[in-house]
Amino acid sequence: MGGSGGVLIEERHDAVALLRLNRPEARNALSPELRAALCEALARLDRDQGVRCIVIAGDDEHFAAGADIAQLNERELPDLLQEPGGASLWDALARCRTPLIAAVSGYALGGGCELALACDMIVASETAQFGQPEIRLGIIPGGGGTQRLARVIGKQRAMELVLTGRRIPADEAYALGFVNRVVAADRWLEEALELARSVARRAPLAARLGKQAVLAADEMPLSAGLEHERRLFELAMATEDRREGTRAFLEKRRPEFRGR
Ligand code: CO8
Repeated sequence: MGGSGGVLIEERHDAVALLRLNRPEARNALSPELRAALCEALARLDRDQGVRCIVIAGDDEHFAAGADIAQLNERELPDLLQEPGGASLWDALARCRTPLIAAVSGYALGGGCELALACDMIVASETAQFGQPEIRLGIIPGGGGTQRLARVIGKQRAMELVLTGRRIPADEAYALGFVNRVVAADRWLEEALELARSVARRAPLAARLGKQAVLAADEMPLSAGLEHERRLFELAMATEDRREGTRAFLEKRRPEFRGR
């Protein structure tokens, strides 16, 4: 992690943290080392009050080609069952209260597609290709892909991707509601950072509460979700930032949010 030689390179752009997957020789496949580096970075950045949004990116040609197939090839069922940490990347993503943006250029396949889907928003280069090709290897997605795809693009379309392994290009992903925006091939990272900056300028506690409220929509029936939103709204009303936000509006000036 960190430094130009590590599997995960970390940069800071003011209140935005950028995590770049860096295993070009394996198309950014999610090796245990890379997954562990991501878990560590997500937990640490989530505790850092100076970080208001996290962007996860690959390089121009690859976001991530999924689990490391060479390592998958070596694994047997007993190895999987004895490895309680196997799911820890997905748990670390789910635990992260800071808004997460995936910046995808090139391939986001298998676990790479699932990593993008586990983020809160996706900015895609026009070169991006998404897919769950696990079926071609004789397995199925194991990082949340079947569940998240069905929720995001609907059962029939998720079924087609999971059962055929077909890749979908960026414009189709946009039409399906899978990505937030598709941008020019030379702008993908800058546009993702810009979206992150626009989140980072808002009140950080409200951003976390808003994230939590929207995610609850996948977990709860409507009446419970509305009740949950109400509680989170009341919490937001109790913040100093709320006073600053309403006062700044009335005084016709920019708010200065402090995350309190
Ligand atoms: N794992 C390990 N090595 C990989 C992977 C991978 N997923 N993808 C590519 N590589 C390696 C290749 O073996 C090759 O190595 P070498 O140079 O030593 O021969 C090198 O990267 C370049 O690969 P290609 O020549 O194939 O490169 P291309 O640019 O022609 O194609 C693709 C790039 C389209 C990304 C292609 O490599 C590909 O299809 N890769 C496999 C994608 C795939 O099937 N992904 C699903 C993996 S299974 C999975 O993700 C299950 C998730 C379960 C939970 C996740 C836990 C993390």
